[in-house]
Amino acid sequence: MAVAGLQLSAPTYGRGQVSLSSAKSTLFMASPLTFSLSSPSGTASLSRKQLVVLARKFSGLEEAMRIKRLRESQGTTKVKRRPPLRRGRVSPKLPVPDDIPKPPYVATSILPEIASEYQFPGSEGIAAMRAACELAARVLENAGKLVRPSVTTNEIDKAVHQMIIDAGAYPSPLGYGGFPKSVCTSVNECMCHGIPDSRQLQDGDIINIDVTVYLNGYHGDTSKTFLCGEVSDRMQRLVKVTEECLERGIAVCKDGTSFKKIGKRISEHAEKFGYGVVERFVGHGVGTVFHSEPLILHHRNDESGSMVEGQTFTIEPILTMGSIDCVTWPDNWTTLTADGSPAAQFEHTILITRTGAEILTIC
Ligand SMILES: [Co+2]
Repeated sequence: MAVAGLQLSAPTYGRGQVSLSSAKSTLFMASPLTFSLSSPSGTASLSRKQLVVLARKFSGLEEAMRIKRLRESQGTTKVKRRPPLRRGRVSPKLPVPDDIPKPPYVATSILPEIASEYQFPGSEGIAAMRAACELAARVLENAGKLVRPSVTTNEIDKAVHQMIIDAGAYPSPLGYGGFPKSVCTSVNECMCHGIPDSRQLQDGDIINIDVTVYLNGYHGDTSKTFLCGEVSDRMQRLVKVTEECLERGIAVCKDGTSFKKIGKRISEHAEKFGYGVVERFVGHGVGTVFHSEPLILHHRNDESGSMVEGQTFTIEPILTMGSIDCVTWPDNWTTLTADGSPAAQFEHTILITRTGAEILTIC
């Protein structure tokens, strides 16, 4: 489960987006201009043949751009317009047996602050953490098997809830800052923190299921985006690239590496496909506390700080096909892309080692 990076206010990243896109277009506009300005001095040394080649290169580029624009416009018209996501009915909170230990925040509906201490579980803690993470991964895998048209997100929540309490664990999202359900289910343009409800999954939907369990005093946190029925090629590509971004982010991790490398590597890969990397929601330290420092930024950033052996945290990039701006429903959780474009997310809990990072949320 992602946390909102509180230090990143919406207007800040809004401005970042604008300046980035204007920088891009300036760059594109500048190249022909630079060429014509330099030509008075340069022309003399260029043969006619060279000029023809250059001219061909430019017209070739223009032609390629024209074809690209045409393809894009055709691509957009071909895509089935899907109705915007609407909230369904949310069923009452499911009970948890009294003998299952609950995390401290369950007693209050106030959203806990992000704990400032980094989490180093130590050798005994790591063993407990491995068990929690493995359970989260197994529950997620089984939840994914339920994804098909007509299944409601509420049914997925019920199944996840049951699997977790059957294992003697507590579903961490339930009661976290008043979150009413045991798992987050985020469909299509929902970036994250979708609340399971009576909406039936549709053929062609994508759905992120975000599972966190609390077992023996430790949280394990993981999510994946699943395909429901026949999903369009463009949405499938978004999902695949988002998973690759998570893998690449993990691949740079090891003792001594600066945290900002994660955002650099993820952004590099996402940009190749023209996808946006959401800045509002970030990864986090995880262990006995659900959400703590370090906050893991998935976009390019210049934050200081380096990874230390024995540390546990999540990486959980959200990629969008369009805007990275978001809107949150009055339920204070469900967060959608501002322009309604689809979003995908993948998440693992990892342990920093001397030589790399170990993914704990595997089964
Ligand atoms: Co998380």
